[in-house]
Amino acid sequence: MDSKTVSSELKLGEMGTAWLSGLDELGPPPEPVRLPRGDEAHDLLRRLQVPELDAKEIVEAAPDPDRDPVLWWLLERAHHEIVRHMGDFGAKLRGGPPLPYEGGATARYFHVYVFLATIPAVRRFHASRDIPDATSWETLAQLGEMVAVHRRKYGEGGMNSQWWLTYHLRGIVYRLGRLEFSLATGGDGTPLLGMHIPETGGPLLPDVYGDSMRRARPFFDRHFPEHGARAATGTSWLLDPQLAEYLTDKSHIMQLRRDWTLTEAEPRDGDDSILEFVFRYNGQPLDELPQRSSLERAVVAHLKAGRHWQEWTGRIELP
Ligand code: CO8
Repeated sequence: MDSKTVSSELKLGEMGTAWLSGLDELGPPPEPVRLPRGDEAHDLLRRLQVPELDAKEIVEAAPDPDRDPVLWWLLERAHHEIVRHMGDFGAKLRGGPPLPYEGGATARYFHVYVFLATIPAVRRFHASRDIPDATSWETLAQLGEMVAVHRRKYGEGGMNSQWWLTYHLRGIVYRLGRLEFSLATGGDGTPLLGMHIPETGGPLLPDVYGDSMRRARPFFDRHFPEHGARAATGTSWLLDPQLAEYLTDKSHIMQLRRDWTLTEAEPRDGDDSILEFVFRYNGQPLDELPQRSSLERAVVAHLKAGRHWQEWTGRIELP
């Protein structure tokens, strides 16, 4: 088997050519891939907060090395690419493209199988860094959020946030309460923590946000003492100054971002990002989007006025 066969069998076209040839060179992982099955798989998926409906489909559609040799070839190597970068936050991994959905549930959930196959390795890495079990599982439960988002967005099961989950699988991001923090460096090599706000966990109440921020430095100083970050960075639609035209002072977003300093002179285009995080947008006409909250109304009114949203990068000293 080689990458060309895999590409044509899975109908990947031009999509993953560079990724596949890199995987071809890399070869299979040092330890064989094992996927959990039956009750073991259900228990694990529950722990990872994957919705029951998806868990059932994931278990039923799990690939088998004899029945699905092409997919298994890819699974082994996609897993290998991640485990060889365990703990490495400098590597720019994308995790490959989603597989074309005409391949059915096994293809739609392909990146879930990569995730499940990699759990033993990342759990060993967490143990080597003395990460508390609760933090380890709370972090890995980001899988459940991304699976739930996929169904909400596309109306069917799957998972296509694999680039983001390579962070979780490499042991370079940790969920500490409401927020997640990742190992990072600034352009000049200064150690930083990337700050990320998952969707699960409710509104960004100032107390809840403050608790997470206060946990970050002690956690990383203890488990990654060589890193030594003293500040956090984040790139987000939340930092777009134009939000002030629409949200009131009661908004948590408006309150919390006051302490952040914008660090880049030029913002990036932010329409896709705000539409993703507010609507999990999938191309509907703007007039069909829900208009329940002030933010939903703001996003649509701004775009209908022919204006654009922005993504800004900011920085904050860690308490
Ligand atoms: N969809 C629809 N409505 C929303 C949403 C949303 N995602 N978020 C807030 N609203 C509504 C609120 O219900 C409220 O409505 P109303 O005024 O009608 O009562 C209004 O907008 C104002 O909300 P708040 O400012 O009080 O914000 P919340 O605490 O309710 O929610 C969250 C903020 C938790 C961030 C929420 O937007 C969310 O869960 N978003 C999805 C995940 C997400 O967007 N994550 C950020 C990705 S980028 C990143 O992680 C890097 C961040 C680094 C910089 C952070 C600087 C502060």
